[in-house]
Amino acid sequence: MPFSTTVRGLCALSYLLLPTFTRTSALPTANSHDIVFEDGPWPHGPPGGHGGQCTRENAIVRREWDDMTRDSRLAFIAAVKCMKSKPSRYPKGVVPAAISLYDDLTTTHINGSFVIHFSGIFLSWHRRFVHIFEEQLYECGYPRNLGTPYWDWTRTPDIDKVAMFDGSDESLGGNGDWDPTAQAIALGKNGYLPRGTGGGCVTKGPFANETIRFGPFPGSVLAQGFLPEDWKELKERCFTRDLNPIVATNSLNSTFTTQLLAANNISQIQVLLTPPNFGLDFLGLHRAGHCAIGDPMSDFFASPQDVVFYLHHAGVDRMWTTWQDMDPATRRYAYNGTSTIFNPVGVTPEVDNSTIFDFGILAPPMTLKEGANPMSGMYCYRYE
Ligand SMILES: *[C@@H]1O[C@H](CO)[C@@H](O)[C@H](O)[C@H]1NC(C)=O
Ligand SMILES: *[C@@H]1O[C@H](CO)[C@@H](O)[C@H](O)[C@H]1NC(C)=O
Ligand SMILES: *[C@@H]1O[C@H](CO)[C@@H](O)[C@H](O)[C@H]1NC(C)=O
Ligand SMILES: *[C@@H]1O[C@H](CO)[C@@H](O)[C@H](O)[C@H]1NC(C)=O
Ligand SMILES: *[C@@H]1O[C@H](CO)[C@@H](O)[C@H](O)[C@H]1NC(C)=O
Ligand SMILES: *[C@@H]1O[C@H](CO)[C@@H](O)[C@H](O)[C@H]1NC(C)=O
Ligand SMILES: [Cu+2]
Repeated sequence: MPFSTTVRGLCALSYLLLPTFTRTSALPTANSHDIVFEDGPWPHGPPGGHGGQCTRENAIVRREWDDMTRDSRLAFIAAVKCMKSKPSRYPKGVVPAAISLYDDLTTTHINGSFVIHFSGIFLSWHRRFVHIFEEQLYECGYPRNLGTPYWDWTRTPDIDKVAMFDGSDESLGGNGDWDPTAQAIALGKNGYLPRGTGGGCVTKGPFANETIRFGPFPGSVLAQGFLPEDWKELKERCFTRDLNPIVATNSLNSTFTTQLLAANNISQIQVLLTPPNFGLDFLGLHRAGHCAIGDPMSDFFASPQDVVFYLHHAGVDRMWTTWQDMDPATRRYAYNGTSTIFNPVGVTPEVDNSTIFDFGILAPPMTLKEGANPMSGMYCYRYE
């Protein structure tokens, strides 16, 4: 494979690689363990947060980071730190890199990568994943009427200068320190996106000087179609960011949110969020959000190590929810694709209401139908 292993992550996903990615058999499941807990199951938060009937009045409200009060932001930061201080639920030795409960979510995302991306379950899986995160925030004392904050990308063209990343005590932490050796973002044979304005360790704000433990995964892992043997091993390095105002300005503006919400089918929504054939000029809102933050957010597998992941995916879910709500009769239960990355024909069936997807140790499996409505079943939240 003529592919530099220094090129990494989601942003590195090259259409150069895609034609070679033709699968004729089911992907190997990435390490099947029968994981047995000695001290009970994963601690679940309460379902929904409503007593049976979900209404506009009793729904959890997810707000944009900038619209939250200082107290709410501090409560969110404290709850995330609490998740990072609780021990992993994996039995000792099963996932050496998973030290904390927070890492357990990252583990599950990495493990599912070849099923949950560029597939018919992408939106539903990430919706529930953010919800599992939210349940754990509540277990950590976050107020139950507040939802996971979301990131409205259109507010942050100058991403390295906004309050969200200014390094203050009520921010999500600062940019990475300037690292002159940080690399441009490779998008395949047609070129590179410019690097961001940080690249080094995050040394300011609530998550300063933290350690991350998974990855970096080179882009070649995506092409090979299975995780490296040692993906669960502890690989400590500092938590970095490389905030990228060029990506934010050119790929995360209202032209693209307007275009997305004007889509007339779910296939189009998925393609506009993460175009499978992409070039430098059209990243898609989902991919661009990852690219605009830099490693590890730009890592296709290990991105949840930056907490911005959850705000970004709440932002993606807000787009999907808004689009669904415009025409619930035709859009609520609309799906497109299979349960396999890039939807190859004949590997897994086209998804429908009854398609099941799973969350490893985090939560029971569920169906697409169960995950289709943020205001019913296990869900009861809305965006404001
Ligand atoms: C990874 O996913 C497979 C298939 O769902 C599951 O059997 C296995 O336990 C998971 N591994 C980890 C470490 O969560
Ligand atoms: C993080 O580490 C850097 C370099 O060692 C240090 O200057 C900085 O004060 C630390 N920040 C915090 C918040 O501890
Ligand atoms: C969004 O960025 C594109 C460039 O990618 C530009 O053509 C467009 O005018 C921008 N839209 C807004 C509203 O700034
Ligand atoms: C979805 O919309 C796109 C763009 O309008 C169109 O090309 C495609 O054929 C549509 N797909 C379905 C399944 O209707
Ligand atoms: C999914 O979308 C693609 C592209 O729009 C379309 O060709 C295909 O027929 C759709 N599949 C189903 C089952 O609707
Ligand atoms: C999916 O389930 C919903 C809710 O029960 C139903 O209205 C819809 O018709 C189902 N879709 C299909 C294709 O069966
Ligand atoms: Cu993901």
